[in-house]
Amino acid sequence: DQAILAASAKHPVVPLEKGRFYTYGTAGFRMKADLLDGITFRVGLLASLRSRKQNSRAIGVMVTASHNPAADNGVKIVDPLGDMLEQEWEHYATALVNAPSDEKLVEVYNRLAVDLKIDLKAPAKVVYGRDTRPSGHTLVAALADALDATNTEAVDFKILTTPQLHYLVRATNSEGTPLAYGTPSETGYYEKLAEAFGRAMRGRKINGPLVVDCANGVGGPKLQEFLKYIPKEKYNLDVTVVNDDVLRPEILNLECGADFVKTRQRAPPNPKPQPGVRSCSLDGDADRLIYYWVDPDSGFVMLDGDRISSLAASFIGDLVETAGLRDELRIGVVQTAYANGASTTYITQHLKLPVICTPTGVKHLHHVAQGYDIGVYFEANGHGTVLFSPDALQAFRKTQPQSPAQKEALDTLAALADLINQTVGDAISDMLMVEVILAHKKWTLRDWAMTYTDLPNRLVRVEVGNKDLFETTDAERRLLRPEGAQEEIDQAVKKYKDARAFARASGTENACRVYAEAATRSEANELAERVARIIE
Ligand code: 16G
Ligand code: ZN
Repeated sequence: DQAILAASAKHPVVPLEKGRFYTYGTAGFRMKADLLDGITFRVGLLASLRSRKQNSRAIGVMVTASHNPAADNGVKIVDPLGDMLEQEWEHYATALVNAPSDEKLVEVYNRLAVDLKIDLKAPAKVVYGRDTRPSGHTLVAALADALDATNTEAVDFKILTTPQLHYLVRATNSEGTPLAYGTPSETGYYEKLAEAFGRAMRGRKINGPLVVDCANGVGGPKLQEFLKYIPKEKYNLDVTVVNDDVLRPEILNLECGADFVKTRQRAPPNPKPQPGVRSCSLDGDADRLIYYWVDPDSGFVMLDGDRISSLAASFIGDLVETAGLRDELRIGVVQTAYANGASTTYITQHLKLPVICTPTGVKHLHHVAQGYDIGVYFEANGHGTVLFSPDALQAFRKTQPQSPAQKEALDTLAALADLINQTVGDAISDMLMVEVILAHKKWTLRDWAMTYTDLPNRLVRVEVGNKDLFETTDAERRLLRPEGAQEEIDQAVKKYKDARAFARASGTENACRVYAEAATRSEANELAERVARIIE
């Protein structure tokens, strides 16, 4: 107790106005970096408790604010298998962070230990990393103080992408077991990806150069590093990394990156887009990916998370068929309410695969995807991955092929399962997956874009007095509260052809978001404006 008290005194939490609390949201704690020192310290206390509760397995802590501006930062916890912190524990995080004094903090900490039957003498281990934000440096020092005060073994992996940290947590915990996920080092991550990429390509060549915009975030140096592990000529891999300046923090996510491209529906202005060149953007911590190109005739064309999802589902579905496993393995595609209706129709009617809709936030999609042998999940914003169950991995390895085609399908599936990050969406790994699929199909980005036509859509952010008054149901597609609002939205939607709209409270900002889709661009805009006025 004394050690925690003394350390906590060095990392005070900035009090909020009366009646307001810090909450562990969809992305952990995220806000202006200068508010985060005490919060990060307390997250360290929780991570040590979590490790002790989880039989001393390693827990991860990542310091990042993803696509937010440079002045922000954030901190979140990663569970032993590399997935997000169990939801029940988010409340404990909130309780620790909002304790009003150092003494109360120790009280909450000890009460959690008693209530959760945690042996505070058991060993604990926490592995951590941070993105390139300058504030990350002092925040991990606060974290380290908490780990020190609680006698927790700490492994500092320094600067990483978010998905690399998730990988390292799982690799650390599975080392030396039959389920070993990979060598628990940054090099181990690159080696695993490079080896699996080679196996998945199976002698194919990539169809044209690719420009990768790294949002001036951690993805830049990490992608450069990864490329050293790939024999480029062998695969015709011609990647130009742009917006990879991490030495000028103020330009992080500024007019570039996956979030900019998705929300503004245009290419980053710098470097000047070259017509026809295949391009993609990562976000500031390299867990989101959006593809696009500027067409000399039709202008900017974007291939977002829904496109990546349907591309992966179509390719993997075909492989499973050729591998003779269609009756054995259940494939499911998980989306959120933001998924373009045309993608949902394509997946259900053309690919004949089930689509499940969940609330926004990776943890929800990940959880549902785990219920399938092959669970494909992507948010429209480009965050997602494909999960393979132990049964699926077993089937890829153990099935006796009756033909060369069947053998090729089984081997490609096994390679994909190694290439695709199984812990969380990973822009670098997802990009390699997309390149493998396009190489197999011999597709250009235009071929990919031709699979279906997006319904025109519009997303607006609406300032509201108190976003907590907005309560949703049906995977955020309908409002329960404020009373009467949903009826008004229904009336508005009825006025348009092929229309759909919903409003929900943001999980990361004090605002509501409205999404509308309709047969034409002007109708989608009009409907979004109407719904915005209803909830204002
Ligand atoms: C967070 C989520 C992201 C989600 C976004 C929605 C994770 C790792 N990140 O960034 O998946 O799309 O929040 O933000 O879960 P919103 O609630 O403000 O619309
Ligand atoms: Zn991110």
